Amino acid sequence: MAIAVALHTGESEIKQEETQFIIEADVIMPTKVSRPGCQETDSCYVPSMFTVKQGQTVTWKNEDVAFHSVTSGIYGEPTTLFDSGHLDPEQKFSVTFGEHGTFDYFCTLHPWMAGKVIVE
Ligand SMILES: [Cu+2]
Repeated sequence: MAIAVALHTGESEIKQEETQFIIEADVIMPTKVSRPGCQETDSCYVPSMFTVKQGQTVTWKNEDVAFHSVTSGIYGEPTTLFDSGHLDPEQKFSVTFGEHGTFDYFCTLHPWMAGKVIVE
């Protein structure tokens, strides 16, 4: 499995700005998703389904004030492909997808939070 994982801390974001290399987020965790309800409008991760080409990187950003994670698999059945751990507010997490397929992910803290990456 050719999957690379990079955790972007606040510190490295500052460095990236200095070198004119700013990683935009592809998928955000909006405010208030730490409470159930976002799953009804499929908006716990926005967008909840994101399609990329093989070899591309997906970056998530936690725009909530609570901790969240981006963890491969489904709630109760995590896989070992990627796991952001607890993301602080404003923190980003990136995964480069080297394989075709559909990759489910979820938040380890909030069972209702789920999303999908489709790699074409
Ligand atoms: Cu969460």
